Amino acid sequence: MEQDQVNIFFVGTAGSGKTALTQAYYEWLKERGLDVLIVNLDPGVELLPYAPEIDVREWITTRDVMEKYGVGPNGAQILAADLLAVQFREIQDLLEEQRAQYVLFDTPGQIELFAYRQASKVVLEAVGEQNSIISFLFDPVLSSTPSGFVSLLMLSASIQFRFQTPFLNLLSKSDLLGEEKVGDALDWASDLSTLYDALLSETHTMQNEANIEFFRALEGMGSASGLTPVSAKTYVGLEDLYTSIQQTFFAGEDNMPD
Ligand SMILES: Nc1nc2c(ncn2[C@@H]2O[C@H](COP(=O)(O)OP(=O)(O)OP(=O)(O)O)[C@@H](O)[C@H]2O)c(=O)[nH]1
Ligand SMILES: [Mg+2]
Repeated sequence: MEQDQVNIFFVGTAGSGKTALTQAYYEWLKERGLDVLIVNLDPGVELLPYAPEIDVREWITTRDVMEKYGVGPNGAQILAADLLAVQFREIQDLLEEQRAQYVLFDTPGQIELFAYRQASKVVLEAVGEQNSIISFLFDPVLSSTPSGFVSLLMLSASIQFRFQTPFLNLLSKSDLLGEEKVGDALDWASDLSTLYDALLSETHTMQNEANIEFFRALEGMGSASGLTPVSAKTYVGLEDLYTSIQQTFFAGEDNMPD
């Protein structure tokens, strides 16, 4: 794959806003005259708000897998992901034919498929880990409490641990959070001691003690990858996302046509 193609993977817990952000970012890039296409990697999605140039459902759908193999919805998701890994060569051929400067990948709702199973590794290696970036979406509700925020940091860290790609943390649907909540989350991400203090003042239960231990391990790993508030609704942060991508892959140059 050509060096100047950047693959952007939107990853996050179920309902965190991956699909909406994929669409919004596609529109944002298009409006600026940039060359972009979408790959839908979610075999279980019924309705998409965009028309993907490449759609995994042309090969595999969760529904077909359920019928063909007699498995339930969760088993079917896993099987579909494994089947996708086997068939990715065909998708890759299509990508090579169509090519675009920015390729957006919308991933399945079940984050463990991306985070822990082999299929995502196969996909990333096929398109090139060095020219790919993972955007991990922080769910706004989980990001509103210190313990929820720590859980997301842990999840983000466990994905970073698996892949050799550049990585960005995004605070999704930031339009739903007030200014104060966004400010808290940004403080927590940029200075882990503020998160530690907030965690201590949250209810003092055993669960909370466990969170604090988790947090210490996380601090040791030093895996906080910043946090950028974004919104698919208001387009807040999409320019920041673009800037981060340009800094990572194009030495900060602007690729927008004049
Ligand atoms: N207000 C607001 N709502 C959003 C935003 N992004 C997504 N939503 C809403 O959140 C819900 C889930 O969004 P999706 O984009 O489908 O989330 P997803 O992560 O793709 O969901 P799954 O693929 O099912 O895991 C939908 O009702 C969206 O309309 C946003 O930036 N602002
Ligand atoms: Mg989705």
